[in-house]
Amino acid sequence: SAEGYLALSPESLPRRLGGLAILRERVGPPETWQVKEVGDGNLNLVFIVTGSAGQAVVKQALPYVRLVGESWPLPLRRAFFEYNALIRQEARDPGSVPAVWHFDEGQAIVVMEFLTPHVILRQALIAGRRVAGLGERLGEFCARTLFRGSDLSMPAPARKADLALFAANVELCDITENLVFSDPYFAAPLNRHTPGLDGIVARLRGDLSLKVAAQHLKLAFTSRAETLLHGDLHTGSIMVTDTETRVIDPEFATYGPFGFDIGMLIANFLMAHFSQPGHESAPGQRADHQDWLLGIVETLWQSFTTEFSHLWRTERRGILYQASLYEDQGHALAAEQALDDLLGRIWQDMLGFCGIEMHRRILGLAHNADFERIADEGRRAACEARALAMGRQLMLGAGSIRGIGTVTAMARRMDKE
Ligand code: SR1
Ligand code: MG
Repeated sequence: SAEGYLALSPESLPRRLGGLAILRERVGPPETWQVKEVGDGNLNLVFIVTGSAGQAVVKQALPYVRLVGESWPLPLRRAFFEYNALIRQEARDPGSVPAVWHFDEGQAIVVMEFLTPHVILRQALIAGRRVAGLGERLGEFCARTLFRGSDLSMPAPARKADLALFAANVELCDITENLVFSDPYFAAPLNRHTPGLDGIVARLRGDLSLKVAAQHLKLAFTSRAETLLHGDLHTGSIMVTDTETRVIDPEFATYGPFGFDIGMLIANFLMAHFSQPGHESAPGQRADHQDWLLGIVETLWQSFTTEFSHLWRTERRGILYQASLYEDQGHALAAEQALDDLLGRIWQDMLGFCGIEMHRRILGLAHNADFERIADEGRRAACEARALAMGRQLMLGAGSIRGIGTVTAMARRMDKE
């Protein structure tokens, strides 16, 4: 690990960070602090600091992958990318992320606002809770951050500088490149899956068209630096109350295709939908919750396209699809045509990324709690099998699926099969 870096502990944290003016002001004197390590993600340490004046979150990168251990080293500089992504997301969609109070590059520490009474969205969805405005807000977040992080909006020199800055997030991209796009489709050493899926997994891994589709998606991810992505936008990267939505954890930020974040996100709502029959709830309640989840998928996509179109019409100042090209000679309608074309491309990419995210969470290393919490392996395998089948249809049918209603209808149909 980097020279001078030392991992924090609940005991050492007040001594090491007690001198920070911002923490003294917002949390209180360090003598009053109580510190709890609450990190349940795959990579980092996360502490909640509670003092006489308030609370804060202290997030610190470890020099290795927490989920696997010291055998898998991972650079500390991911905290630098997380910090840089957070401040850009806040500028592009104010109020969408926790406020950053302090950043220490050498110690890989980001000190942030403590969101309360927020909980991780994934846990809320498993428990059958609803969040008002969720789909609208997430659609806006994707539209604003993706539009404003691209050549549609940014001055070319600033955008190129950001492209270079985030291009150095090599190791986290490498995780995505392997764990998302390749490992699910062969017997990679760290893969695991529910035993009852052996036959389905063998068939998927023997499916040449699927492997080719996965590699096309990988090429899109590695080569099409269209905009600054969150890079790991799943329901574990979102915190909610009954009425508020915030996005966290953008350490995988990199330039990539417009459709990547929104595809991953929709995949996670679809997996929440498919996992519902495995959780304890009365059948009527479950059906209501599943309807609500699919409603979120529809609203999310509609909100994304509405906000993206609004930004296109009102804020298009970058070097792409220059507004001035369309303003003379009565070509205003052509700008709408260009918008439709671009949204069509994003739609198609989104479907592919959505399908592959569903596969990698069931076949690869990093599973999600929606399915993992289903203790009965037979029930879990049945839920996962439906998600795998849908993922395959999305990846192979991306070019011919029309409209988000078709996607939710497919999810409803497959849930009954
Ligand atoms: C080894 S890291 C595994 C996964 O956790 C992160 O949240 C990303 O989703 C990554 O793919
Ligand atoms: Mg994360």
